[in-house]
Amino acid sequence: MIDTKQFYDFLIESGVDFFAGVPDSLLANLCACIKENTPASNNIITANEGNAVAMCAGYHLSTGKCGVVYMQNSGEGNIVNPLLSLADEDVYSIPMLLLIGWRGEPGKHDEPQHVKQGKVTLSLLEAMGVDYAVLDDNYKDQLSYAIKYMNENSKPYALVIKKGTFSSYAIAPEKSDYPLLREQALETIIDKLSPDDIIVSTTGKTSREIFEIRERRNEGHANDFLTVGSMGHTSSIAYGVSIGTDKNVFCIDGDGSFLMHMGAMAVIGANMPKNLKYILNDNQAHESVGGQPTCTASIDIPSIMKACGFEKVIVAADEISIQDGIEILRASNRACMIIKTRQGSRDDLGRPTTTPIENKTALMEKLK
Ligand SMILES: Cc1ncc(C[n+]2csc(CCOP(=O)(O)OP(=O)(O)O)c2C)c(N)n1
Repeated sequence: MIDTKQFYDFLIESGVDFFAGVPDSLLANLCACIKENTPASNNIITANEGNAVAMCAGYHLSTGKCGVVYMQNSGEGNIVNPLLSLADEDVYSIPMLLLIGWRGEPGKHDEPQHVKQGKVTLSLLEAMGVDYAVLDDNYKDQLSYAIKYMNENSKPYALVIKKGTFSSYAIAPEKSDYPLLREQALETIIDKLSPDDIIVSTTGKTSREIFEIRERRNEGHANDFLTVGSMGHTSSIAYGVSIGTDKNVFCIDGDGSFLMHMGAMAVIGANMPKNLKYILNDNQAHESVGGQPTCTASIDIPSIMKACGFEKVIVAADEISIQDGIEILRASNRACMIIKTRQGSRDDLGRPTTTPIENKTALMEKLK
């Protein structure tokens, strides 16, 4: 196991002092250490991993230095375009260090959404011409090599990081006065839904909690599409579902997911499907992977939603306002709801016990 702070200090001593990325559960300790020890100007939690590559490219242009992109391997898809058409040696040839959390490493049990990504993590890097090493206890030599490689070749270099590589480094969650936890808000929403309403829910603990709420109530899972992977695409999945059914489709998104592909809201707003009911759980954090903040505390989401075409934006932070909000969403074609919750989840929160294919089949049967 690598001492997280010593790893961080070694990076800083080596002159690597700019970080950008999307947090990952497997890198939660490292992300916490970076957050606690780096000036905010030099640690940017980006909307998606591609933005982080682009930002490190820009940082290199103005400083000549190599930045670090931290990310889960799920984000490899998001970095393909800026790696191949910006940082690649055949284009601008820009060095940067990719720290990639390896979910779904072959031979280790992981959730279905990580299995294929885990299998192709290294071969995707190879296909993109990105040289890499799998990080181990010999990290000082590996980092020294990476830095030398980047300086000599002016190319990106990746360190792929297995589960359990970094020692524990905890940070206290941001304080918040909002009364509800996400799971309580979800329970309140589900209380108000009818047996005909469909849910499309976002990646991370939102979908895990919805699964467990349905289990507790013996309601089955046929009404719910759990977006276990594909972070940021929940609203577009829900939009697609809404096209083929007259049922109401309640999209339950998270702020990190909303930000990841925020352009989707502009397209939804411009088309305003009448049976798509958009709900955003804004806990101002990537709570599912360690609670690193998103930027939603500093932006005005209701104004964004209004500018996208939603005439009524309900902001709810307690059970009664959520219940009222669901009624308004039902009655209006042009409303959406932002729910403010505080961070936190149960220690014993499980994972869906049915497979994605079972989930899909049950939902499609329901939608027939
Ligand atoms: C492309 C991609 N990048 C990163 C992740 C890792 N990840 C899973 S859930 C999550 C946080 C989601 O945050 P948010 O939408 O705000 O929901 P919350 O966990 O706060 O409820 C992240 C970063 C991922 N699954 N996919």
